[in-house]
Amino acid sequence: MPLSEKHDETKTYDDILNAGPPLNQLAKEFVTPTELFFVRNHTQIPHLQLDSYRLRVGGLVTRELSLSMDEIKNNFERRSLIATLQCAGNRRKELVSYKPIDDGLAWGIEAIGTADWTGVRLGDVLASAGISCAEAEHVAFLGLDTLMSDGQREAFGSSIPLDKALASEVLLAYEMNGEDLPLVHGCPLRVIVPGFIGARSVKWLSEIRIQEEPSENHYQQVGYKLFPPHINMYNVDYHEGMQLTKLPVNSVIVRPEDRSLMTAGKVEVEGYAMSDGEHEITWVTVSPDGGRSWQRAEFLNEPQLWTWQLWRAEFDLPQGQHEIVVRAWDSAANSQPETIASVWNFKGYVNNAWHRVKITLK
Ligand SMILES: Nc1nc2c(c(=O)[nH]1)N[C@H]1C(S)=C(S)[C@@H](COP(=O)(O)O)O[C@H]1N2
Ligand SMILES: [Mo]
Repeated sequence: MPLSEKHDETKTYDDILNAGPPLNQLAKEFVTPTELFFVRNHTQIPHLQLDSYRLRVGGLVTRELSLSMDEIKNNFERRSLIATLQCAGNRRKELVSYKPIDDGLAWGIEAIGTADWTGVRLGDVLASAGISCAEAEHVAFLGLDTLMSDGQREAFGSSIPLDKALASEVLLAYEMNGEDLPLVHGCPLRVIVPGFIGARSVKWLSEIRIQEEPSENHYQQVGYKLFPPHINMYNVDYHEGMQLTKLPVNSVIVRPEDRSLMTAGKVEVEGYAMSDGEHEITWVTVSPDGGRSWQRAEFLNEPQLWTWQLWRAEFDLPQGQHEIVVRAWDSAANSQPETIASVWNFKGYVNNAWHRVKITLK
């Protein structure tokens, strides 16, 4: 789907929207304009009854809550944070071309965006409900969208560890870039879990539960689990999968696009880098010759927590074919593996191998 259909009112609730911006518009600005922000929906957008909307908070709490949007806005302090959201399936296409993957969307490099989110701290809401016992370790979320998984209809859901849920960066957002949260992005309320895979940031949030164990939801127990490269759909034991949380450090060349035909001479290279959000990006290095020589990229924004780092580099290159490569490090010395083979996994998640584009100069 082209991203323009995101706000197209002729589109019905029967369509499942999934789209990202065209590459010539991706990561042009530090804060992504809302109309260019990628959309990842597992099913149709739910039909909302906004007048009767309530957020339920339960599980291991001292008192259950049922909050209207007015109560959420009036009872808790308003907080804003610029944070990048990235789908675990970003860059899956490169994994697929190395070895086939049966399900999941073949995202290129566009399943990422940065927005200025406004709402309330999840921690403030949890404090108001009160955590009732020492065994509480996870916070589970449910959306209002439902779909069939394993023969049963269930809501899209996820969970995050309690310590992350209580961290100041985790929001229940009702505004995006200074406007009411659009329908496709989870109106009236969504979770924003900066630094974690996008799937944990549940949209159209209906329920929060504090519990001892992670969510039993399909998207926590089957989907969004990471396996080593030797596991496949025939030998998988889902209990052994790693429930994805933080994103690994990554960097991507956005321009020039792969397989571009350009003029020899000055070549400008631009892209984004992103870590687990808790650590700033320290270096981005770019190679114009497939990884033989490297140069440090220039940063286009001040490094900051929870957001991507935009960067650029410039080379003077002769006619012929060139392979440009990028690799980043964060402040905890995390970096990227060189090959796709070493990160390939049969569900196609968190590809952070060195990113390469081939260009021809004439
Ligand atoms: N309720 C609900 N929340 C959801 C999803 C969904 O399908 N339903 N998709 C998740 C995934 S996989 C991602 S990457 C992000 C995408 O958020 P966006 O569409 O606002 O970019 O939302 C997450 N939250
Ligand atoms: Mo995602």
